[in-house]
Amino acid sequence: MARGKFITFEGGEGAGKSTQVRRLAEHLRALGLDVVVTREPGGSPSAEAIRGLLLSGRVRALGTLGEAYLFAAARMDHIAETIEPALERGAWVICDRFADSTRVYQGAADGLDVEIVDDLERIAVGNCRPDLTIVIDLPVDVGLARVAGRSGNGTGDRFEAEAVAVHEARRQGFLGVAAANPDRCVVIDGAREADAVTSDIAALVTGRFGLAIGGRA
Ligand code: Z5A
Repeated sequence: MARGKFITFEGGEGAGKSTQVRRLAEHLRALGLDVVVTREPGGSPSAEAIRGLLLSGRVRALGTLGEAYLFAAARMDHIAETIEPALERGAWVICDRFADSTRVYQGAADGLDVEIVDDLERIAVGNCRPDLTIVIDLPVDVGLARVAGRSGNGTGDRFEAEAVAVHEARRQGFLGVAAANPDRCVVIDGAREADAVTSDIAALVTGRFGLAIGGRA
């Protein structure tokens, strides 16, 4: 059985990642592929428990380095329990956020030294690198308005409820990751109608992996 493909989605809050992850999975399943949808932090029972700690803000006192260790620990378990077994059986794995989010949130935007980010990524990710990363880019105010509309009060979780300058640093961080990894990353304009974003992503994935009807690559 050929190894499956590993596709990650990255971007700021309200970019439309979860929406597009769901739609890409539907598209690939319609082609007859075995698709596993997962997310970070989370994606396995232990990693989901760590997600609860991180998003609640209860472990904020650990500081950026402490949080980065927790993201890395969750990622190691997620890879071992969910991602690698799926790829080995030939499934396509679509993940809502992955290691680039640590590089941007804890690194570029929150000041964690790039050498520490590199070390954590090497230890936690090893060779389980994405085949394709789709960076959904849009202006910060557009993303935050979407998130505020969803939550009803605009307060959000520990990571959403931060200053606009921090969100802008994250946006630039993701664009920087994409520029530094042009073979792996593709930036998609997320400030358009969801259907337009969906068809660009379907065309990208179909072309990138040479998919034919029936799902054969
Ligand atoms: N984090 C970290 O710091 N370090 C790490 O290593 C990792 C993560 C892995 C996880 O939050 C947090 O953890 C995250 C980074 C940090 N920070 N935050 N916040 P999460 O998983 O709960 O949330 P998120 O990843 O940021 O996703 P999100 O806020 O839910 O946004 P989204 O998935 O990109 O968007 P969406 O849910 O698809 O859409 C948002 C709303 O907009 C929704 O009502 C949609 O119906 C609507 N939408 C979507 N697309 C469109 C278009 N095209 N037009 C109009 N409206 C749209």
